Amino acid sequence: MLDDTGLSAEQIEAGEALCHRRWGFVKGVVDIKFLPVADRAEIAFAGRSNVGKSSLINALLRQGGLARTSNTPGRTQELNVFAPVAGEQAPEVYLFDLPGYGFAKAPKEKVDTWTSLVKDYLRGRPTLKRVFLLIDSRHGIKPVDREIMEMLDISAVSYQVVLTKIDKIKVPQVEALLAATSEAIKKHPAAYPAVIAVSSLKGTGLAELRGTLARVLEIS
Ligand SMILES: Nc1nc2c(ncn2[C@@H]2O[C@H](COP(=O)(O)OP(=O)(O)OP(=O)(O)O)[C@@H](O)[C@H]2O)c(=O)[nH]1
Ligand SMILES: [Mg+2]
Repeated sequence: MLDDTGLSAEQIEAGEALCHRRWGFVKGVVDIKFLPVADRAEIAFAGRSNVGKSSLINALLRQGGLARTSNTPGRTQELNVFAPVAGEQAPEVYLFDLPGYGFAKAPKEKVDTWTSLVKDYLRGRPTLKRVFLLIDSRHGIKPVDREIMEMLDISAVSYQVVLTKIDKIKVPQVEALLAATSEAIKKHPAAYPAVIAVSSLKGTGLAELRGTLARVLEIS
């Protein structure tokens, strides 16, 4: 039976099991030539600087401190790769925590370098199953997000919008924002139609996102 997120109980359970495993840091990639061999499924978390990508990975995996977070936009400066620690029937998967695009408290030259690294990775990785495209629920979709969405549309890379930090907005606003965002992504062919709203701080929406991971990875 499917719940109102469209996920089955098995997918929710498989997502929990996946995220309950112990995950470790594999490597930080500063140049596309240092990417790990593309031999397994990958999921990436992308979004503007400070939107909450690293915090979301830590919250999903319940491993605070795995991905480094900060108040200052521009914390993550490499493509950081995480994988379940081997030896316990770990599914073969990599999670990618990407540097933010757009504004960051760092020299423009550096930001430009990360942005092109992110773009090269996103459009050129055959094993990339889905990109979770994080949007701060207080700010909505910005022109720089649209630019990335259009690039993913052109490259036919599947992406799904995740609204972050929903603890910062009022509860009735969440529904309206979900509806407006679902409408806005309709014209984007590679955007998965369902939008997920999360709070890494409060844990809202995390079970849905974990179940979605299981569904995308076909492990339930
Ligand atoms: N209130 C609230 N704050 C959050 C949430 N998620 C992240 N934050 C805060 O937002 C700030 C940025 O979080 P990060 O996870 O470092 O963001 P990021 O997208 O990885 O940032 P960059 O690596 O700089 O691109 C930190 O101060 C977090 O504590 C959330 O769900 N609710
Ligand atoms: Mg980060």
